[in-house]
Amino acid sequence: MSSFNKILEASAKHPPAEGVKYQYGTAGFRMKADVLDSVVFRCGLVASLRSRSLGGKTIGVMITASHNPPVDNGVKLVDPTGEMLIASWEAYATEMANAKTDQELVELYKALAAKNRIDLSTPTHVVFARDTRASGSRLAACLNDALVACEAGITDYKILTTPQLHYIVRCINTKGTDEEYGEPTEKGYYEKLSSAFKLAMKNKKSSGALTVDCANGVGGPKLLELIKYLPPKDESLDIKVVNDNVHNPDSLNVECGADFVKTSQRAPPSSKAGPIDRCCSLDGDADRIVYYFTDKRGVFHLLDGDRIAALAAAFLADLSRQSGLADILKIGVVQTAYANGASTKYIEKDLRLAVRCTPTGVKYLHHEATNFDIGVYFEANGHGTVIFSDYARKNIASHEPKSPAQQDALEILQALTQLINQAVGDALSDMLLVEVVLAHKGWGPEEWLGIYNDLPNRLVRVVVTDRNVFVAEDAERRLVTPKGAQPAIDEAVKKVRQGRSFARASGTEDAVRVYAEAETRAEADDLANKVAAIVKQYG
Ligand code: NG1
Ligand code: ZN
Repeated sequence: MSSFNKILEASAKHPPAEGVKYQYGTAGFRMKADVLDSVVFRCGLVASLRSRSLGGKTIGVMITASHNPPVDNGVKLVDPTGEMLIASWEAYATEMANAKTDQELVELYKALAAKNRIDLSTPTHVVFARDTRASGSRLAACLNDALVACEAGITDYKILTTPQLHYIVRCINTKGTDEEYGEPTEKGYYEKLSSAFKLAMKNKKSSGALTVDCANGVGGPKLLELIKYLPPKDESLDIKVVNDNVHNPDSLNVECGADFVKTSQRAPPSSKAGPIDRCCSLDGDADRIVYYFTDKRGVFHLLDGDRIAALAAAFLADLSRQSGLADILKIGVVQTAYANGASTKYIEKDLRLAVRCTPTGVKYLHHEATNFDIGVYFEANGHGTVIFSDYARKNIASHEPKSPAQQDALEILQALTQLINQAVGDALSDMLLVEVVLAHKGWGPEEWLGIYNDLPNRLVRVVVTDRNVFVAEDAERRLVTPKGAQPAIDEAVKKVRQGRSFARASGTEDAVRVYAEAETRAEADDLANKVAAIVKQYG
């Protein structure tokens, strides 16, 4: 049977849901799991085409819906470097997902192959994994059917965190090259992180225990595994794992996890942490992390992605100075417009580092961060990492230290290049990074909180008839259309002390998001409500 016939036959077993329009968004396809079978099947076709278009390089497919409710699922593709799929192929994935019939799908498959001059006899390799959702194994089988039909090389890594799959893709594609990233196995991931962590800690011990809420998702079992590779808790870091129940998939992200903590600005109700106990929460696929604690007066404090970026940037700037590399390494921080203005001010004025702002979506941040030798990027919601340029890595590796202090700093810097996931934001790697910085500074969460005072802020979701009329520019900070909306927002902002506000169409939901910050809580709330009213009026 020809491979096209095999695809036709296999596709017939995975018909699309009627009347559903699919879109590959900033986080891939994400929706109710019961309408995703055809989408995941078709992503298998796209992944094998993408692999063939790159001469057989390995492509990853991750089945997850991150922080969404348990009934949802999703699928996203990973490019050979371990980064997210490039935008032009997102459009192909959307076209394929929306093909009405099996015949139309195969025609599209052929057209994509022709357009990209893909030789369909090229060997191909697709690796995949899933989070702990109940629908994951069914969807993985849909994916496998597609890969078998298009005669792809397949490796099923079963259950992994999203960043683990990105790590494995990067390892496979760099194996045997100068850029070799690590062993392409789950064990290789733990070994790399744990040995880098030991080197970066330099026998420091962190104070008190760290409570990690794993959102009842894949981060739980994977963190428990990672702990086995870390130094004994009384010598280094004492981690208490909570919300790691993956046997009840209905508890995933429910009243716990990074998104719950960030959006509701409180600890999970299940939390038993005491005053000033250091806590953090992962999201459902362990690519996001936020820290938090409750002070002695019982007030909750969030240490979000902006704080992690500020902490990491401050530490990296110190290390580059102490190691004698400050003059040659350009360090910068990349944020989105949602970053608290106080964090931007702290990084620019106190740390004297460059800050860039990009549109929402980690791929934009990641790309912008490559313009620095050490690029720190985080979304306020806790997704981010630090990337080192080739130039930075080579200089860190070859620099001759002129004193024992320089040598110490260099060794820590070198260890951080190994500890921090270079492909994508990774909650487990970010957590170890934060712990290294806190241990070296001898800080608890209160000292970390003290580096700047967040401006009170409010995020409002506004439902409009058509969000697509809200077109933004300047890293989504200003509206181009509807005409008249931006001048009205500017007027409202002017009246408020330290006011800043913007409105933009969400990339993941059918709504417009309004963000406002100001000197006081009352002014921030008031500004958010005014701008939301402007959006409604023009929407
Ligand atoms: P949208 O829906 O485009 O605002 C949201 C988050 C992003 C990002 C994506 C999904 C906010 C304000 N927006 O995007 O940061 O996480 O979902 O990857 O948190
Ligand atoms: Zn996630």
